[in-house]
Amino acid sequence: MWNKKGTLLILTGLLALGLLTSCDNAKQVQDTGGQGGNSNQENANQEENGHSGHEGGHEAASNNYKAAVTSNEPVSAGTETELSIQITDSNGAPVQEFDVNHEKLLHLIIVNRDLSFFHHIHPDYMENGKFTVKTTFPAGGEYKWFADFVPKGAEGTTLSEWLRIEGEEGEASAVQPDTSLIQQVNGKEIELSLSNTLSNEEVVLSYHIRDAQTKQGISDLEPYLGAVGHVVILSADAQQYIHVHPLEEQSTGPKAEFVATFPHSGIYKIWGQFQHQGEVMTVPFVVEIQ
Ligand SMILES: [Cu+2]
Repeated sequence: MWNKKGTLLILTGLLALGLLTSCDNAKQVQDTGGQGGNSNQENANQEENGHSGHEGGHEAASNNYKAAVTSNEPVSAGTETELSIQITDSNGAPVQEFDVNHEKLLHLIIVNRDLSFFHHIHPDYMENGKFTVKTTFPAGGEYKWFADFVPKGAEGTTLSEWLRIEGEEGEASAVQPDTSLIQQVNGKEIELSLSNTLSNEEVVLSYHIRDAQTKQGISDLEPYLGAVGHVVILSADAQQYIHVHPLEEQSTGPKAEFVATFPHSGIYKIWGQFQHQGEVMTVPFVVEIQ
């Protein structure tokens, strides 16, 4: 009995700690949430919004826009759930129109705490700034979503927030830099090289995609989201979401090049996504930036 109580106490303590951490993170994220020029004053507003949003649900705000992710039923691990994403402006009015960006109106990226789970999906636009998408979270624990969209005629915006999913948690492992930047996925061998590993410098990410068996370069990659590939980069703590642009959009391989700037030194995870013969492959690499 005594043991049971002791365990219970520790669990409660951990949970409280977890919630506090997530709240703290939510605040910090607001500083970088909006990608369009934020002044310091606007950042202060973002913190307020982000904080109240956290208490009310899973909401993120930038200086101009807010995104809230909700579901009709409680979201639990292993069960497909429909998520609704509501985009509103600073007055709380739904954003009605969006520009197409990389072929889509909204890109939703979902990762778990240790970045071992990565999901890149495209919710359907309903109306009045509302999107819906069905998805399944593989395990319980903390996840972070990133909503990437362009309100019509405005700048691209990325909003993010942590989300807790009920259910048994998987084992978390530290995000460790890869010792080799070569990987095999879907019968392809993908090699990544970086022009340099310095923060606050433009870094060219060059992917070489070969057949894993023959080692022949693959030169008939299909466009994915309107370009040779799509790359998402997050810092190990998921605080920084880095926008990446292809250098040569219309390349069909075997080389695919992208350019990114890492805001500070540290460990980053980079997911490259490419399409070949109708199949999308997702290739993650972890790098250390000085
Ligand atoms: Cu997307």
